[in-house]
Amino acid sequence: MRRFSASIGLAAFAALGACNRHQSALTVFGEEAATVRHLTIIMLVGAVAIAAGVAGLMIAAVRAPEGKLTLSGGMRMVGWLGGVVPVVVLLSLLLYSLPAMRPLPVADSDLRIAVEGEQFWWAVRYQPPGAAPVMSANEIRIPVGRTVQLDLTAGDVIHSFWIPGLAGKMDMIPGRTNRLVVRATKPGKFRGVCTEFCGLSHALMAFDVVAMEPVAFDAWLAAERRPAIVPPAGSVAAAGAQAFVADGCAGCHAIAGTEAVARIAPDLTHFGSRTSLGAGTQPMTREALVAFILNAPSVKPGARMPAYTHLPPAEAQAIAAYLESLK
Ligand code: HEC
Ligand SMILES: [Cu+2]
Repeated sequence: MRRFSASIGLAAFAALGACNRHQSALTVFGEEAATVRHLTIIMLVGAVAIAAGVAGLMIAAVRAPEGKLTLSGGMRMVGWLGGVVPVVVLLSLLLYSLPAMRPLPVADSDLRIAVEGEQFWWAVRYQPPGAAPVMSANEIRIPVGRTVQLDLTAGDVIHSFWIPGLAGKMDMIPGRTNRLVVRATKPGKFRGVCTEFCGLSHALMAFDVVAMEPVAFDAWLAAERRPAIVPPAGSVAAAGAQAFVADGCAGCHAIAGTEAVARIAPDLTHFGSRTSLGAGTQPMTREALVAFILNAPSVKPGARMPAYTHLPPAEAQAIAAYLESLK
């Protein structure tokens, strides 16, 4: 039995170690997540100590010589260990953790990012103070060391926004804006997910999170603000750009600088510079992109993009080439 539980413990440990480090509340890159991890460790150690104490008491009781245990002694112990100690422990935990519940303070000069949850993707709008907003989708970039306010809402049903390594969860509710204030502490590429069942492809609703050094972030945002590049005339990508409009893709998607201005699907202005496809669920490869364009609902059940199985393969390839060129 002992060997059995030891091997289960080892296996659990190995499994934890193999966990995705890009999407883990244990691999923290934000201040709030660090506080949460700290509290979790304190409670884990406390829980183990209490369980060990109870086990020790049990052993002592079993081994106690006959007549040594009395009813009044037992009741006294219940009073202390079942009443006084829990009140003290829980009260001090509460007092200790209260400061952690206070959100980080924000200033008017801080960057705000509005994120709207949709079935099954994320509309992202960067709102730097004093400048026009910048639209994006399915990827959130934040500057390390700077406070960022996330304004979270939903367009259709309730979603929940969670970047485990950065901060706690926050619901996204239609008609309401919930604020989450974050501050990244180190650069890197991480992942966020939707944690409220929102429809068929709920489990396929994720996004990339990139924490960047402030200077690199500013340069990236300036580039993101530029309209999409125009492919050279006569190229495959140029044919793809034409097909994009002719096939009706522009009826849902926006590509800044072109006649595609619709806002009911992910903004594709700089689609080629994103690192994943379909809200963090597909690799950004030509193969995956063509498959998505031809039949999005088969890749993501319930996705609100029609299937284009009637497109000639060369046309789907041309559109993919165009979208990939949108760096
Ligand atoms: C009826 C609206 C609609 C039309 C028309 C449409 N799409 Fe979409 N598209 C969507 C929606 C909604 C999503 C998000 C799907 C998801 O991830 O749940 C999407 C996602 C995408 C994505 C992935 C975006 C990302 O950030 O990962 C690409 C690429 C794309 N569409 C290309 C196209 C192309 C090319 C066409 C034309 C052949 C097209 N779409 C036509 C609604 C549409
Ligand atoms: Cu969702």
